[in-house]
Amino acid sequence: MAETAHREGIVTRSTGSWYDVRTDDGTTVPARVRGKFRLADNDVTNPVAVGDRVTLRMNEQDDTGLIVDIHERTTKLSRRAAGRRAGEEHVIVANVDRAWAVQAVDLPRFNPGFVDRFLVMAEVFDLPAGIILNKIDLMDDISSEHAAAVDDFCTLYNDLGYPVLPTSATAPANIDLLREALHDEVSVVTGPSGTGKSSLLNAVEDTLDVATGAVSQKTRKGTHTTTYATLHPLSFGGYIVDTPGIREFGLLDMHPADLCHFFVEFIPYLDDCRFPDCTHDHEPGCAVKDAVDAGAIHPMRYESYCNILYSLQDGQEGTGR
Ligand SMILES: Nc1nc2c(ncn2[C@@H]2O[C@H](COP(=O)(O)OP(=O)(O)O)[C@@H](O)[C@H]2O)c(=O)[nH]1
Ligand SMILES: [Mg+2]
Ligand SMILES: [Zn+2]
Repeated sequence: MAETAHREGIVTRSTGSWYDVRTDDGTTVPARVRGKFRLADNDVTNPVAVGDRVTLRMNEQDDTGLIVDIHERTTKLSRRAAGRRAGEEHVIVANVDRAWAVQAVDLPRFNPGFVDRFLVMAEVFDLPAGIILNKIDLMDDISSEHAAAVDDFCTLYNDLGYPVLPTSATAPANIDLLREALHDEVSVVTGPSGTGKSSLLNAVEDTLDVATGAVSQKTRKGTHTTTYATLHPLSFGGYIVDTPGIREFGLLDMHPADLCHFFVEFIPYLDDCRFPDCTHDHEPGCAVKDAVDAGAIHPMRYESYCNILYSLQDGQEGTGR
């Protein structure tokens, strides 16, 4: 009997029992999962996730594949499953290289509260993150105060280690840099509606049909959270992750006391608060607040921290589940 052919690829889509696997020669193979993977890990609802690199054993009769090996993941975005398997982990996408938040200079004006929630999410999952600041063509139309705030915004996040990439989809500007940033990576691109995500992705590649980013309220609140992510291949190499549920894997079940560890610039101060259980909100002798007063932590970031802290304390986060 002839030796069975094996191929490697990346899972680009999942419909529950069938997976699209894009093999290294660029063809897409429908594939199923070998039974043992379904049973192997009881705490995970989906042992194979979009973004996984897999080995297929090919069925030469019908050109379908059997997923016989799942390669080790570098990263994963996940959330707690709802419904019948409540509490179990559902992996939304594996092996994301970077998550980008799209913001606009104006219309709608950039929103540090959104950005900081997004960055906490990225830190929770240990994902490199960056910010695409779109609509820079509007810089000429805004007040000098507003322009100074834009500069402050860029400096703040660049200094924290989150690259800010200024773009214009319509002017256009820096589309080549954006292409370079996405090249050969698996990128999540999210951001509020109206910031220009679709326009940017069209500028990068006009065949992309991605509805990425802001979630419709209906999807978020719906009881059917089996919304699968999709990987869209880029012609110049790499993938854009499209997920309707991007915001719901935000802050999951985080304990309020853990939040401060995901504000990267707070970390050096956390051991110096007077109280070991300091929430860095109202307590005297708080090293984080001292650092804000001393100008070492930006007040905007501290404000975001407090807002997220209060919503965690009130149980308002993670309502997308
Ligand atoms: N001035 C300006 N307008 C833009 C730019 N990018 C997108 N827009 C406009 O902003 C609006 C929303 O863009 P869209 O791509 O649909 O945003 P999405 O909701 O994030 O996908 C549209 O009217 C676009 O033409 C830009 O770089 N500069
Ligand atoms: Mg859009
Ligand atoms: Zn403190």
